[in-house]
Amino acid sequence: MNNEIVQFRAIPTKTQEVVYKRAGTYTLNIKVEPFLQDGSTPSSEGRIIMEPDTNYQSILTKIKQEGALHASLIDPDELKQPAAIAGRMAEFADKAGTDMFFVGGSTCFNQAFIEKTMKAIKKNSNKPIIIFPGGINAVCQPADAILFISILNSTNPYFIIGGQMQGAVAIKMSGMEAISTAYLIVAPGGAAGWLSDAKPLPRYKPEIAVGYALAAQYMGFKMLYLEAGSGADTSVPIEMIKKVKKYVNLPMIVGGGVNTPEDAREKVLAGADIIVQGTFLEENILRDEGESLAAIIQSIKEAGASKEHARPEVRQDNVVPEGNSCEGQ
Ligand code: 1GP
Repeated sequence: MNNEIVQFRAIPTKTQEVVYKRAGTYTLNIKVEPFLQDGSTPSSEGRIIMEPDTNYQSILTKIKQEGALHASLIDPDELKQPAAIAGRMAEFADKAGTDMFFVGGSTCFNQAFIEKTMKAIKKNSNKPIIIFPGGINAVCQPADAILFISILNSTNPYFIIGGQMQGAVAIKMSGMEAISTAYLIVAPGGAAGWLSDAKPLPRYKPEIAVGYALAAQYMGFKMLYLEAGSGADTSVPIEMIKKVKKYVNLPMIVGGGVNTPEDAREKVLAGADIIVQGTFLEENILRDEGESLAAIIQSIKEAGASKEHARPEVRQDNVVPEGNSCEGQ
């Protein structure tokens, strides 16, 4: 009897109804078992399991495909807009081509209102909702994930690990995906910098940003966020983005004061993978129903498509790309 393996077959063990509610990429995991030439059945049955990608994986895939993404930041702040208006903003941002929503801000503290705002966004868009936490009260449903932020250049340990400790169990219990994100406040830093006791990174010293960003990579963070502060009159410097991109492999989010197609384009060409806009939406989206936002997103996508060879190879091994040494810089 020849028991040489001649073929493989995959056998589902049980029928499971899975509803894929969201358009996106999914990983198909197939476990196969050999079946033998003599016709004998495999010792164990094969299984086919389809699992949705995590939001993080989907973001990485989309960055690879499109070169750059856009995130619409909606601040669930009762002093700014009622939840229904946030829903309208989301509707227009979705139509304008945004890739995801960040929900959060530095000054909102009403959890019920955050939930109401998220529900209004969800009603009007299928794009992922990612919590952008201003504090531990931001952990609420119905979000798809949370940027699990540590403000590395805060001078106050609470914003580096204290609040994170307090929120971690709530995140675990919610089943929400946590995307560990190193958050660096760049001067001027805005309300985020002031509230988090940050020492904003000097704009003319990109080496300091590189040091923090590389440390974040070595510490195992999955994303990097360079933040000039919401409503900043000057956004993260191009030279800083370029230099960080040269030495660091983390997907890079850039936000704060990005208000024009040109600025967004330059940032993408310099190496930003996700551009975040909040104030621009607040000031324009209801007035022009997303027309000017669409122009900015188009500029991001065109710049993303043109940087084919610069797309990030995201690695988990914390290895600096060859030739990228800080020596002699
Ligand atoms: C703030 O990076 C975001 O946390 C967005 O900034 O409001 O200036 O767009 P703006």
